[in-house]
Amino acid sequence: MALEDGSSGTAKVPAGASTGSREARELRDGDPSRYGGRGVQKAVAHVEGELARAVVGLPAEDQEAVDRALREADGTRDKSRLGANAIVGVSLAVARAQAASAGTPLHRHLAGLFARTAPGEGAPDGGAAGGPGGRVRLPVPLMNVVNGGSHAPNRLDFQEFMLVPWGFPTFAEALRAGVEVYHALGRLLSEYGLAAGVGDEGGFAPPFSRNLEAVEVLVWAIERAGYRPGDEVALALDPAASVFYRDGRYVLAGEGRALDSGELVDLYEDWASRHPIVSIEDGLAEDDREGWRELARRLGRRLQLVGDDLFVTDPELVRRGAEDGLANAVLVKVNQVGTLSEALATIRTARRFGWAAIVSHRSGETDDTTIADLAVGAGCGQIKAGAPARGERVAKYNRLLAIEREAGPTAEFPGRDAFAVLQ
Ligand code: 2PG
Ligand code: MG
Repeated sequence: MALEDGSSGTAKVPAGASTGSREARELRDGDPSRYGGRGVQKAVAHVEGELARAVVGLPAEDQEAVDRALREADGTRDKSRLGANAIVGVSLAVARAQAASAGTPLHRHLAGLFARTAPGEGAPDGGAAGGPGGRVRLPVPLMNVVNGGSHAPNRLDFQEFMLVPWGFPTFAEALRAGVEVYHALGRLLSEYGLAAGVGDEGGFAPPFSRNLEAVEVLVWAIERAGYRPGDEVALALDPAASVFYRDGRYVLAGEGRALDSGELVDLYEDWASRHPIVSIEDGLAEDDREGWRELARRLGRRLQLVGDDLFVTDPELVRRGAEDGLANAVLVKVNQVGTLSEALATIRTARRFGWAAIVSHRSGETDDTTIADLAVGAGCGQIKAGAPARGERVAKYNRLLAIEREAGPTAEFPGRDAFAVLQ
């Protein structure tokens, strides 16, 4: 993407393995002779053709106008005609080009866009973030260090077991704790003959069959690394329950049992009472709204309950979910909705309801680091970027380290304060 003044920006687009059914649609070629049908020549042609024609000549500083033009060029609700993968690439490249043109770090440019899309509510800290002299709010990393579900070839039904290093004064120290626990975990698994490589997000993929084993070994690894479970390093889960929901029951194939919603909520309640679990994402399936309501009623005051497949970063679905009392936080993946402006609107909607918004990578990632800047720019306070392994995950952490360093004394790390529901 090039601007008239010669500035340019590029973006690389991720893809998910466990996608929500209401996500914006990515366009793949479907030609089995190229990349097993997963090629993107059509999407690329749309970037260079219809989408380019839609945005050339627009002012790059007006991201909303750019994103509107992209949506109108596509013309479908789910962006399936030109492809959400094509559209989101253009949307993000425009933001990057504009930041370059203004000579502004991307997170500051995004903070400005966020403040503009959230009139009256402001960016974090009363609208100061991202502004001149504003605070720069780093996110608590939710580090997925044991992979299961559709992200690993093991028998774990639950997809993600995450470390939440929150009891530290800076992002750098939190990251260090997460890295040390990750390596302590690797050593523990080796000692027990359970080391089995890593999954899609860089977390270990041990041959556990009981989901609780993963939780227990994480607590053990936190202690082995010399940290206090809960106070310093807590835990988060993303069961990605839509994947194992069949005919109204949650089929835990690895454990040889199937539970109804109430029983699965019992399980979460029991685990959270015995282990330092502070956040559960997609604990129930996207179509089990009644189950979500029960989950929120029973656990919504003491756990962060995050909708991913449930809301697919759609501001309207978040609004309805908040009014129905389904959750208290939303996962934000720009490619799930297809444009930067819509993702910012989702974060704004979450904030309006007092919800947390967690910016997230996809299981299929690139080395693009935009999500690090987005988490900071919108002051989200939490990010999901995988284990501290595999370059495409580490790239996000390195970017956050650089942002924190550049911000100097204006940087702040919210720790536990980032979890609205736990205050
Ligand atoms: C999730 C994501 C990222 P995927 O479920 O939260 O961790 O996975 O990209 O496969 O949807
Ligand atoms: Mg998820």
